[in-house]
Amino acid sequence: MHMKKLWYLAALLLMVSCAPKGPVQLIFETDMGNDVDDVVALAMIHTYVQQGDANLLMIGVNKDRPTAPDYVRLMNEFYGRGEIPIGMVHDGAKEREDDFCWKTLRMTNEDGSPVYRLAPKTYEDAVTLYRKVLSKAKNRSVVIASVGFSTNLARLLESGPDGISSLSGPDLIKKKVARLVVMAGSFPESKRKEYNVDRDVPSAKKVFSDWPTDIWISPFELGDVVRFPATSVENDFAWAGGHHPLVDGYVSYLPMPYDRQMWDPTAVLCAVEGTSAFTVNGPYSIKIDDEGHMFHEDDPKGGRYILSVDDAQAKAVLDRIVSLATKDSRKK
Ligand SMILES: [Ca+2]
Repeated sequence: MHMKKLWYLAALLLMVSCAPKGPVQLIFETDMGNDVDDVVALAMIHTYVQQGDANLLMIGVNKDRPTAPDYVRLMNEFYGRGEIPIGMVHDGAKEREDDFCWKTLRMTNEDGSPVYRLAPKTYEDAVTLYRKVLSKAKNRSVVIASVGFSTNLARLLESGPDGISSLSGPDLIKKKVARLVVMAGSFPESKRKEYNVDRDVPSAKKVFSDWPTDIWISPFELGDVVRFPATSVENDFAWAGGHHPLVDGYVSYLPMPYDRQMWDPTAVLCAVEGTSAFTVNGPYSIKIDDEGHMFHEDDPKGGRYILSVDDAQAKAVLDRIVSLATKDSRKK
């Protein structure tokens, strides 16, 4: 081939690889209420949506308390996107009732009036909503960021053909989902029973063994070294001109000031922006024992990858998370 032709081909390849890919078709799966990093992750998502980097197709809630989806809807309404569909787990892990969602939704002003007014709503079953949303999505387009328990995803895997789709859960996922990014687990081998695995071990086992796409894992150790500054909570949300549900949630979760670990936002960052901010290890296959300890083995066909960061990457990831989460991304 002539040199000229080669250059032309190289330039063409460069153009294709730099071309805008369009928004990520995103699903957020959360145990909102158990830790405050889910809220930071959701604030980031609203910025991605505002910037045109993501379409948020639905949110699945896997904490089985009514204030969990209510607080998610409060955040969505605050950002002007109350229409985002929310699916709710049934007979899932309940965990603590009087969490920061519960507290924030009950906050009052000095005169006793409520800070937030949220109309009552019943939520659709999460698995039903997943099947509806996936059946309408473009093939291999959907990216799921799962930052809580695996209950809803395991039940989606177990679902059969129905009036929504003639496909089984695994076939529907294989056809529509590009990849799953999960905050879960603890490496190296693994004395820690990480919370997201530990609260529903059978579902985590099912997802990590049977999920038919690649899974990218942001483990405990990654988010543990990425800590959101309390000063940012105190200073960077003045644009709200009063109460912001993220700030009220953060302040009512633990006594201020504290710099919280950003486990869940690392998974959302990877789901929307890809792996470039991280080191990717793998492929592996993943095993989980009955107590919730997680193990990885080299496996060329395993399709499971574990993210890690060095100090410089951790700092860059934190800067990115803070910059996204603190933006005024209310729908204009
Ligand atoms: Ca979480």
